[in-house]
Amino acid sequence: MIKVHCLAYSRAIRLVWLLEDLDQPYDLIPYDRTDQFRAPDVLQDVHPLGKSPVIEDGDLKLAESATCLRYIIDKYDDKTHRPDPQTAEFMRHEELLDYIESSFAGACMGVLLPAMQGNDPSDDARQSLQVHLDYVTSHLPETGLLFGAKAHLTDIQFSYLLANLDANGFLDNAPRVKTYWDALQKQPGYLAATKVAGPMAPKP
Ligand SMILES: N[C@@H](CCC(=O)N[C@@H](CS)C(=O)NCC(=O)O)C(=O)O
Repeated sequence: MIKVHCLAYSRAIRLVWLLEDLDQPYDLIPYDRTDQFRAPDVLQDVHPLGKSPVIEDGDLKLAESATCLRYIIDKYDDKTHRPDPQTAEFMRHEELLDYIESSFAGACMGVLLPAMQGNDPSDDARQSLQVHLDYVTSHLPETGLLFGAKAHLTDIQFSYLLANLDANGFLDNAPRVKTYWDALQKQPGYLAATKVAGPMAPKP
């Protein structure tokens, strides 16, 4: 059974969402945040980077949420969380899935880290975020999720960052991203995961 090392208010909830969607059993190992909102030292014993998520499956240990998501759908031979590899949509889905942690997360952290310390983000950080929110908007259809009515890996990957942006008012200038985030919160996997692992974002 897959073990999920799950820090409170962390990207690990993405994996919980997917495992709940797939109705697969998993062993959730919860960790509280420190008073400084960091990962506890004990996570350094799990993985040298001391971050969450980390999953273990037998002898295999994996970090990086996108890699973990891909591993889980491959392990369970799931065909419902990404487009058919024979379609053009497949590579667009892969590109966005990598984009989220490689590019989008940096722009999000540029505003979230100061906000979480009670500071105003710089104009540069706000502008950089807006460029990314406009880019995300350009990928969204008029209504619904990125690839239809059901959440794909990319939607699940976006959720954690959108939760934190919205909780801090950073989706106010991106109305389509906001309605996308509202739709994600109605997905059964989101509801199940937040029930098991708690909310994605702390109250500001
Ligand atoms: N790119 C990694 C990021 C992992 C990461 O930064 N995790 C955060 C929680 S969302 C963490 O463990 N932070 C605690 C700390 O840095 O003390 C992923 O997608 O899994």
